[in-house]
Amino acid sequence: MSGDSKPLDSRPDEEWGNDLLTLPDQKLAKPPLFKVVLNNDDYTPMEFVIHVLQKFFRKNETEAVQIMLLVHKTGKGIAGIFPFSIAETKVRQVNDFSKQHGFPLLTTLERE
Ligand code: TYC
Repeated sequence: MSGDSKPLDSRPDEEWGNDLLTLPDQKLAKPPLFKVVLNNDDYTPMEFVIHVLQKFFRKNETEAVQIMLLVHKTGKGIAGIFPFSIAETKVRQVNDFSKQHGFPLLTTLERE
C-alpha cells in the first residue's frame, strides 16, 4: 500500500517552485497613471509657464519652451505623467502658485 500511491505533485524537480515565482509580479502590478495637462489661456506670460514647467515638472529650458509653445498653439499639452496622488499634488501646487502670482494658468488631471 505505501509504495503505490501517486504523489500529490508529480512534476519533475526543475518545475518545482515555478508557481511561487510568479507571485512577485502580481504584487508589483503598476498603479494607474494620470496626465497633468497644461491648458492655454490668453493672460499667463510665456516666461511664467516655462518657469512652472522647470520648477514643478523638472523640465530643462528646451523641453519647457517646447511644451509651452505646444500648449500656446494647440490649447493643451502634457506637463507630466504620475500616479494619482503625485499628479493631484502637482495640479494643486501649480494652480495655487499661479493664483498667488495673479495668473489664470490652469492644470487638470486626465486618466492615461
Ligand atoms: N497663451 C499665453 C500667451 O500668449 C501663453 C501660455 C502658454 C499660457 C501656455 C498658458 O498653459 C499656457 N501669453
